[in-house]
Formats: sequence, structure tokens, C-alpha cells
Amino acid sequence: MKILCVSTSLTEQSTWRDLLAAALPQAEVVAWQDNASAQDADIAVVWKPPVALFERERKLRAVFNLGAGVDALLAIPGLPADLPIVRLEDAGMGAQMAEYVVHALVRASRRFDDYEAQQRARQWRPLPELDRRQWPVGVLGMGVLGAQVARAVAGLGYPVAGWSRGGRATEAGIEMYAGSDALPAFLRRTRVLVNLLPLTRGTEGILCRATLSQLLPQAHLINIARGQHLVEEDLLPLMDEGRLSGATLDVFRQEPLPPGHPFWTDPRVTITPHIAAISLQRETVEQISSKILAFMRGEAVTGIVERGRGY
Ligand code: NDP
Ligand code: OXD
Repeated sequence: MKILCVSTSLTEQSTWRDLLAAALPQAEVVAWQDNASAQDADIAVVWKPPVALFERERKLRAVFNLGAGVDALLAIPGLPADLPIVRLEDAGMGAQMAEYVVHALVRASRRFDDYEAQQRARQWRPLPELDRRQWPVGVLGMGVLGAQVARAVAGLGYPVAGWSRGGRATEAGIEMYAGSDALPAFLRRTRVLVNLLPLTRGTEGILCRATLSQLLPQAHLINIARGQHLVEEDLLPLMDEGRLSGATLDVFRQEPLPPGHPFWTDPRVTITPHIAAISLQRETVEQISSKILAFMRGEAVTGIVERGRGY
């Protein structure tokens, strides 16, 4: 069995090659930069591979994605329509997402930025108690990651609802809304909106004036899925109009976020550099290597992307 690792930097793809070679001693594991000619690999393990991958490698039997989101991969021209794509499922990302959202939510609801300002002014002034009923959280996308975020937030006593295509209940006590007809009702009961949708034709631009202005007053947006979900030019005007009070953003239309972008300097916006949940080395290699073995034995594996729906 031959496995080809392809990633966005030479260092990264060498790291994945070495880790996979250690986990799968029976396989020949190579990195994309090792050879400029076709490797005739059976399996590609990729993160945002170049277009040339599918022009050069004609014997691939499956592609394993080194992340949860497959939008970049599916956008590659020449990706064979029948090539199975297997995405990362959780692999330690759910816990990271839960931590990220709890941090942003609690910072807003417990007014920790006000306390930071008070410290700078040497002020000792307890603020009014928190009533969690005033902070209903809504999670867009209740898949592997969204469900864990919803559970963590519900565990702290915040009212939580989820929105998905099918509306399947994944967690007890979390109110579910299904499909576009239910989106307005979901938004109208939500103050803190968390986005964990995959980027597809149906979800691009979903965070825009029309949707965000339906949220409860003093709303806060937490976007940890993809930058293309947000119509960026709508965000600051909505804040200026008092419809939203803040946003915590991990993903952007252009990454790295350009130095002149107005989000950098707006005190209502908190920025992180696409780190809400990273692909952890041990968990990722364990999951991908055991799935590769199962796939090569002809067994069913989970996490196969449905091309028609785009995730
Ligand atoms: P899943 O595929 O497990 O879940 C996707 C969820 O979105 C499902 O609940 C699905 O509904 C719902 N959904 C999809 N399309 C629609 C739609 N048109 N309308 C309503 N609901 C929809 O994905 P994951 O939870 O594993 O990952 C989610 C995303 O998080 C990734 O695609 C990626 O973009 C992002 N991500 C970001 C990271 C970061 O560091 N910032 C790290 C990892 C992931 P249904 O259940 O009915 O199918
Ligand atoms: C992912 C990501 O999709 O890192 O896994 O964004």
C-alpha cells in the first residue's frame, strides 16, 4: 500500500508523512515534495492539495482529509467524481470547539471585558448578577462539532437550540430547528449565534444582514466554521446600528486577515487565526490510519463525504 501526504507546507507534509509511516509500518508513505513525478499512490492524505495532485495521481482509491471541512478539496477542478473522500470526524476537535465557544460566551455574558477595562482604570466595581435566560445560544450546524458545543453550553445552564438540515435531536434538552423554513424562528430566539456549518452552496453568505438582524438585541456572533459564511461588510454596520454588540471570529474570507482589514482595530471584534480547533497530531493519525486499514480491507468507514450535499 502506498500513501501520499500532501499539505500546505513542506514542513507539515513531512510531519504527517513521518507520523503516518510510524503508525503504518506496513505501508510506503511518501510526501508530495519527495518526487515531482507520479507516485502511483493508493491513498492520498491531504490538506488543501494543489490542483496537480489529481492530474498526476491516477491510481488513487481514496482521499483522507486532514480536517473536518472539505470545501477546499471539493473545489479542486479535476477531482474525480467517484473518488471516495473521507473527512476527519472529531479527533479531539469537538473539545477544542467547546472550549472556544464557552470562553467567548462567558467573556460576553459575565462581562469580563468590562472587568478588564475596570482593572486598567483601577476600579473595584462588581457588576449585576448574570441571568443565563437572557443569553440564549443558537448553534448553526449540529453535526459532530456543533453537537458537542451545544452540550457544553447547555451543561453550564444556558438555554440552547440547534439548527440543521434534518433537525435530528442529538442531545437531550436542546431544542432543534430544521431547514430554511425554521431558520427565522431559530434566529429570533437566539442572542449568541455560533456557526458550525460546513461551507456549501447552501450555506455560503448565511451570516448576513438579513439573518443577523433577526437575532435578539445585543447579540454576539461566534464564527468558527468558514470565513465565506459571513458577508463581512455587513458586520460592522450592524454593530453601529446597535443590532449586534460583538463578534468573535476565527475564520475570514481572506486568511491571513489582511493588515488593513477594519476587523483588526474594532474593539467589538475579537480575532483568532483559524485555531478554534486544530487537527491534533496523535488523534488525527490514529483515526486516519485505522480508517485506511479498514478501507483497504474493504470494510465500511464513517466520515465519507456525500458529494451531492457538499459535506
Ligand atoms: P458535520 O458534517 O458533522 O456537521 C454539519 C452540520 O451542518 C450538520 O448538522 C448538518 O445538518 C448541518 N448542515 C449542513 N448544511 C446545512 C444546511 N444547508 N442547512 C442547515 N444545516 C446544514 O461537520 P463538523 O461538525 O465536523 O464540522 C463543521 C465545520 O466546522 C466544518 O465543515 C469546518 O468548516 C468547520 N471547522 C472549523 C475549524 C476551525 O478551526 N475554525 C476546525 C474544524 C472544522 P444534518 O445534521 O441534518 O446533516
Ligand atoms: C477543518 C479546519 O475543517 O481546520 O478541520 O478548518
